[in-house]
Amino acid sequence: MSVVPPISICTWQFEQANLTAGRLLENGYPALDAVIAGASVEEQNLKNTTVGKGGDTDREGNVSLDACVMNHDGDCGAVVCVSNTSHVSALARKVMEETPHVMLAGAGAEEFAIKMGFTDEQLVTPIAKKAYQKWLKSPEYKPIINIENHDTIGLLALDQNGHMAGACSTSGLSYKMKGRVGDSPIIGSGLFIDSEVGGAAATGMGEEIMKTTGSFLIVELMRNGLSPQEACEEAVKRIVRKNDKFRDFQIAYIAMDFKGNTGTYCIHPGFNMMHYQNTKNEIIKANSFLKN
Ligand code: SD4
Repeated sequence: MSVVPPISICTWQFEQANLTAGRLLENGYPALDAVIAGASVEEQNLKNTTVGKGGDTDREGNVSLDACVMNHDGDCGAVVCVSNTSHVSALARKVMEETPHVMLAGAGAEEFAIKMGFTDEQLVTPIAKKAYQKWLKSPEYKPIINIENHDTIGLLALDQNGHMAGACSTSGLSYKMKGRVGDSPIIGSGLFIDSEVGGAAATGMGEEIMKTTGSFLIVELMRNGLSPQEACEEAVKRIVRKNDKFRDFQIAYIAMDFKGNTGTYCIHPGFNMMHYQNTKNEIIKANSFLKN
């Protein structure tokens, strides 16, 4: 049994998602069930333009989703470029549990979804279509580096048995190139968990997170003695040191160790982490590298 009461944390102010995960943990559900249920809240939230159904399209007008999950045993699953179901975290779990592989992409992932009983869905909503048509009038051919428009959900949960699991789910950058995949479904970049140390998850400019394998880096820094907070700060500073354009994009990390210590840090102000423990679902304002 865990010595700390169950905890769930997630990126951004996804109160309902984190509450869903936290309550499941309190009711004795395993961490993996909790993070997938939490991620699913945003995958179904049509107002969230960066996750699941209602996500912004790519340059061709299609929504393509990416997600991954990881558990305390180091097992993981991921799907990328999925356009026929919004339940991509649950699908990533199926890849982990039902296949000998870690990642399925595109048509293969979509066929697997149907085989696993997921309903074929249309992911482009009328609002996303309208936004795409507006964007087409003056298409920006560099990735939209959205300081205020990041909504990818990354969750980490520590359950009553002291097991940790995580999920990360996104529709990626708005109007990305067809086939572009960011950090979110990449084990070690968007999410990483090690049963000896703890876990981390990321949101923000995926290319920069991938170049530094951000979540893996944070877990390794924790292994070497840094607190979750110090590790998140160092991982953000690593990016800042390597890219002098860091003012143009947002990066934010969350992390948790097995004692229940948590941390979060970002480049630009405005990022919040949700933290659920002992029936309290709190908004934690992250400290940022840039002050305004
Ligand atoms: C990506 N990290 O695809 C994601 C974007 C993101 O909220 O976090 N959006 O690069």
